[in-house]
Amino acid sequence: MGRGLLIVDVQNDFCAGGSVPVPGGEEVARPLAELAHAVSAAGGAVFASRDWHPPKSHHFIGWGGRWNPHCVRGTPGAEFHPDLDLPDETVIVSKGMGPRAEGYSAFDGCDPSGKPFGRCLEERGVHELLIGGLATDLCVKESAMDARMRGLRVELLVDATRPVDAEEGERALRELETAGVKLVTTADAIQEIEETTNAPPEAHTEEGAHP
Ligand code: VGL
Repeated sequence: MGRGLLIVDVQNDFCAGGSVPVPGGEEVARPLAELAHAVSAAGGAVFASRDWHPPKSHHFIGWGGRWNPHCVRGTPGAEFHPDLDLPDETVIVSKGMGPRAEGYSAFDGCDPSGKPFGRCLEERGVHELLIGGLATDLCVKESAMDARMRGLRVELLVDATRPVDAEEGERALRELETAGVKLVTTADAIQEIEETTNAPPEAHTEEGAHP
């Protein structure tokens, strides 16, 4: 049916106690996990992106960048938050892996075999992408903008995303709406998935079955 879910960077370093904590970041983990199971059960594709930086990254303070070191691959801060209970079929998308890669957009990342995220979506026939996670004004915004540029229908899960900066977060939502992104809640998304999954067969199918 072409539906996919992208969960952006729900990693310990972006949650309470992490090195670049996004206020309330950990609160998005449970609703996104619930939605991930609903999407997967309905035959949709689930992707979880992660920052997967080297220890020396030009993205970090001390190496020319603006951020405290975070999400260094192989460290506890780079792990997904423990409340993010993902379906087994989830495809992990790693980004920011080179020393000069900022990796804000999931479209700069790739799956474990090295396949670019955009190609993964094409192969799964995903035309409609639900997006939530961290942070609204950075990786979520960049990923959603790139998805729109590729012609995907995009729905942003407003209750399951949090900004680093509140004002920037509001600005990001307006920019995304202008770019054609629909703002929805995880409850709306789950309801829509249940309705389309349990919908009765189309009229012509009935006719075929009862000539
Ligand atoms: C992010 C800081 C550095 C984010 C990414 O999107 O949350 N924040 N890199």
